[in-house]
Amino acid sequence: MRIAEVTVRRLRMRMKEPFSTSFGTMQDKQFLVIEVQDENGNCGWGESVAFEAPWYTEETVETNVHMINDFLVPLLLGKDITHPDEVSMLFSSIRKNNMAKAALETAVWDLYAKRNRMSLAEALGGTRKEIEVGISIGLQASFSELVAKVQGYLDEGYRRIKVKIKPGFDVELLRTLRAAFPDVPLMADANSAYSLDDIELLKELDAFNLLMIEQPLGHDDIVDHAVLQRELKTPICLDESILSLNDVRKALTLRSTKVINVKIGRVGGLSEAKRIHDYCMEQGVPVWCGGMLEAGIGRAHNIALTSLPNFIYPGDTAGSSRYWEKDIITPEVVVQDGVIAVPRSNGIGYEPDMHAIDNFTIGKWCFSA
Ligand code: OSB
Ligand code: MG
Repeated sequence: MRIAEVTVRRLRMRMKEPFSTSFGTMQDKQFLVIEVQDENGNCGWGESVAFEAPWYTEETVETNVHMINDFLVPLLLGKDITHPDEVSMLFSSIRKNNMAKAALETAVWDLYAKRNRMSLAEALGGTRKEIEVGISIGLQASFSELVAKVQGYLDEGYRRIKVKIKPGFDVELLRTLRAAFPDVPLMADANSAYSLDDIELLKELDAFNLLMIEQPLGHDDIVDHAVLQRELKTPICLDESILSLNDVRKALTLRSTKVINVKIGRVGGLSEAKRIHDYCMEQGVPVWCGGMLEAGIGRAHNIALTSLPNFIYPGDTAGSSRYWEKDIITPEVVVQDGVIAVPRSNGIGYEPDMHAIDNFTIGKWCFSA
């Protein structure tokens, strides 16, 4: 297939509720949607998961606009591609900027699957017909509000609860939740809010029978995490620290982590995400699919990826209605009984809603070969 046209749209969508982490709060979300077209007019869709501010990784919406428009699109446009695995090779002269690369690469995967009349899940080698779903709950104003939120999501059927923690909102927060929900699969995500100086406090979290603790230490660390893991019963799961298969290999060698949170954007695309999945499966290490508060297109890519067999724990792949009044795909992503049915139709299996997309668009760039 020849990549004949690329359209980059910048969207702004307001989330139903603000989402708070150890770094702050977001509610108005800006992000990029990518449309690639082949020589016959077939389209593939991707979404950049970079945020407006660089608190999660160094990328932002604005750096993604620059990288995509000025560097990555010129490497892709007019190229003949037989398989989407080739896209990361085309981009290999560009360091890092994984979210920008993934936005284009995932669009090429969708296009490839559509041309071959396969679902994206099938194209990736996915086997699950449905995937289990958990929910990630941001920091709340009070423990009682948090308990009420958790109860609400359990009532909706979500199969695993993840809560954000930060210094001062950790031990008592988790003690309260465990008391209220003794048997619920529960985990905590610190988004790098702690250091090894907090080791005694982090050891107290072992009392709460957590599934795992996500990224307690430095966003780029795999050495201190190994020290911490030796002291903890609770498995550590790395998120921010994992940017590639090589990072996974090194972290497992050091025993810094026992579980991997796979995010397509953070690792530079679906090909690398699948390589990480395959390697972890060989090593007997479970993975699960993280989330970046995506709109429907990013969400659809996550669902297809999660259909691979070593996605063992429920993902942060909640339904559209958890985030948006109106999503940008039809049908919207629906969670029923804590599961999402993996679409069987071609490509991502959801139709971009052009009316909604146009409504939310605040910038647009078109390129043709
Ligand atoms: O650390 O997993 C994270 C949201 C934004 C940035 C980072 C993270 C998160 C979440 C929510 O935990 C995931 C989601 O619901 O999409
Ligand atoms: Mg995380």
